[in-house]
Amino acid sequence: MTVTVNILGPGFVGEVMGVTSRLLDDSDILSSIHAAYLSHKVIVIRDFPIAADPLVRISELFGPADPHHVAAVRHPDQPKITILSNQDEPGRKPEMKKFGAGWHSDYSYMRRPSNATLLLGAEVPGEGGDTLFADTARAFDTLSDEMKRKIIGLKVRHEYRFTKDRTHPGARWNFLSEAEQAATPEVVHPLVIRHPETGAHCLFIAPSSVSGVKGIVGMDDAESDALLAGLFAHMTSERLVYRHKWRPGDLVIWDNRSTIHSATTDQLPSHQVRRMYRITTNGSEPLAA
Ligand SMILES: O=C(O)CCC(=O)C(=O)O
Ligand SMILES: [Fe+2]
Repeated sequence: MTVTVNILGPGFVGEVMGVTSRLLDDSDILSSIHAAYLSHKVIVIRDFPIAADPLVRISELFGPADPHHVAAVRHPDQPKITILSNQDEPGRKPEMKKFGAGWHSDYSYMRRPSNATLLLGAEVPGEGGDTLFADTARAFDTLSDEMKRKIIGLKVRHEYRFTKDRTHPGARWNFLSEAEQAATPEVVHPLVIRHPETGAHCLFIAPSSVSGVKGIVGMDDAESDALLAGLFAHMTSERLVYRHKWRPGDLVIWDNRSTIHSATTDQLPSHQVRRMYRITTNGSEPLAA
């Protein structure tokens, strides 16, 4: 039993056909899903059951689930699942409604960033609330040889609460508790990483305005900002970006080592209800290219 894959994006993103929850016990199907994820970086499975158990089962292919550190966003019966919602939900801060807006890779500010993220459209609007993805391996490959030589070996400082603009509505300076600040100190990762499973060289930075990239180690701010701005513009240029328009039951699984993503929930009117189930899996320390 095998699956077929339709390419949806510019050179990446595979729609994996022929997967039903009945087949999640079939080891050939599972290994072809995993192979599709590594080669296409983002995979889309349609009509996945909107239920906790099948999502937890398929997530085990990608690594151990990492329950969200904010208990209020967890699924009430299954802590491995986070529920993202653009609605007012009990116990949640309003900032959580726009979770994921702005380009990022999940947990890039942690010593061990995520491997895969699985996001299931439980309730999606007819229009809007799309998710954007960009291919960071292709972004590296399409740089000039001179730029590749210049950036290989550089290291980048990341910090969860860092924003250039502290007045930004999503600035985490404003809402992290002391314990949450202590749990997210500055970390340093290579600017170009070697993917641990495919060996691809990938840019490991993203231009989120609220989480993140502080600067390049050993460079003054002006030089670091200019170099990063050029790389950010390149890696989010239209020819590297795929826009996912959600249908209910879409399960999108992405590789955080070879892609970045951005929710567009900041542009979604609140009468358009959007609820997603999410699992992220534990990864390893990024390797330098
Ligand atoms: O809601 C989305 O479209 C993406 C949210 C996000 O960044 C994530 O789940 O990691
Ligand atoms: Fe994310």
